[in-house]
Amino acid sequence: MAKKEKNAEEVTFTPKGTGIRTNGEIVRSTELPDPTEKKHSDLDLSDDDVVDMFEQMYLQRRFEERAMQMYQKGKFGGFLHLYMGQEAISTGTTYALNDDDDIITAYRDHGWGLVRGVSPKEGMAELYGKETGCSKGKGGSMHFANVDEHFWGGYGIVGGHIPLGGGIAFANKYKQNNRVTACFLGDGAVPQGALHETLNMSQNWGLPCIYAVENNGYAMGTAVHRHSVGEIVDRADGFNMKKMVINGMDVLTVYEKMKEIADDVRENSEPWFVEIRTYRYRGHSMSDPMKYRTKEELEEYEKLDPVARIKNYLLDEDIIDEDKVEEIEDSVEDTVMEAIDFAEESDFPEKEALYDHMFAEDDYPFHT
Ligand SMILES: Cc1ncc(C[n+]2csc(CCOP(=O)(O)OP(=O)(O)O)c2C)c(N)n1
Ligand SMILES: [Mg+2]
Repeated sequence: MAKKEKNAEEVTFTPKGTGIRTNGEIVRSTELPDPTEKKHSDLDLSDDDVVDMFEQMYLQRRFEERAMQMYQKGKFGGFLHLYMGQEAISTGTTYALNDDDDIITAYRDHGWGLVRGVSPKEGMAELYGKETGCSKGKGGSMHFANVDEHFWGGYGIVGGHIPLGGGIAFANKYKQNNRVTACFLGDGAVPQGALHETLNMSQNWGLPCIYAVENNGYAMGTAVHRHSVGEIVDRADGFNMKKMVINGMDVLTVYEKMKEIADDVRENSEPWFVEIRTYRYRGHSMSDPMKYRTKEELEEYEKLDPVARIKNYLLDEDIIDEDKVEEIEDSVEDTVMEAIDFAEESDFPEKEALYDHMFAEDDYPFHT
């Protein structure tokens, strides 16, 4: 009879296939590598850059905390997958890449949109399904996008966007424009065939693409060691691809490592496979009772809060003082509240708009 699974800490073999052993060892694929010891100035970041990183991360956090409240009040429905806990990844990566490098991700995309130029107003309006949203109210939470700023969204089918990432990288190589593509996916997308087919062709063709797994420990309620064998990053070995594991709870570390990788991709036109270890503080989506993880586990990761970490860094390094922190936090709060007002006052799209922007059109915004 199947042994009842109590929580993520228990690793036992059951007919459901839980617990993975490689060479007799239990592999959990969640241990965080050390963060960088470098200061921002060693990484060619100015004081203003790190203050901006904090502001960006705080915006992503407050935007989602308020979005969650509005959802609970019944202001909008549908899916709402919160990115809270993972903000160092979107922010560090965006800083590490050039503004015209391409980014594509899955459905946990609010942070990515905000840091790549979706305004809080357009983002909130999209959640509300309003025509002023970044996808004209027709995409919702899972389809934030800003093509003008080379952010391609926001996709709901697990693993479905990975070949699109490879395709963007192919186009960039074909056009010889020296752009890097960063294709982000969840740990739950790692076992998908689409990833493996894309990695194969990417290595074969030398595509300038970083495939980066945001390993937050869970695919819905399934812990990573229950859905994937061995270490995620080792998937790279089968394709002879360059690989790295990165601590995703520290924005300076993500910045440092992603910059190194992006430089290498740009110079050599070869793909990388990267596992960025992180944690999601909220449930998979709004209806998740989170019975698959312990309170203690969550508390351990809350001590590593990436937003608090960069804030404390700014204070410890005397880059800004408590008053300035408060000023930034207040201004972000105002911005988010204005976004909510904007979303509430905006109109829903007209019925006639239903079929607009669904297929390639003459004015489709392909970038050159
Ligand atoms: C092809 C496909 N299968 C199943 C689902 C249902 N589903 C939605 S999210 C999810 C888990 C994905 O987890 P992960 O890739 O780790 O991303 P995270 O939610 O942790 O960001 C699943 C199975 C889906 N959307 N698409
Ligand atoms: Mg996950």
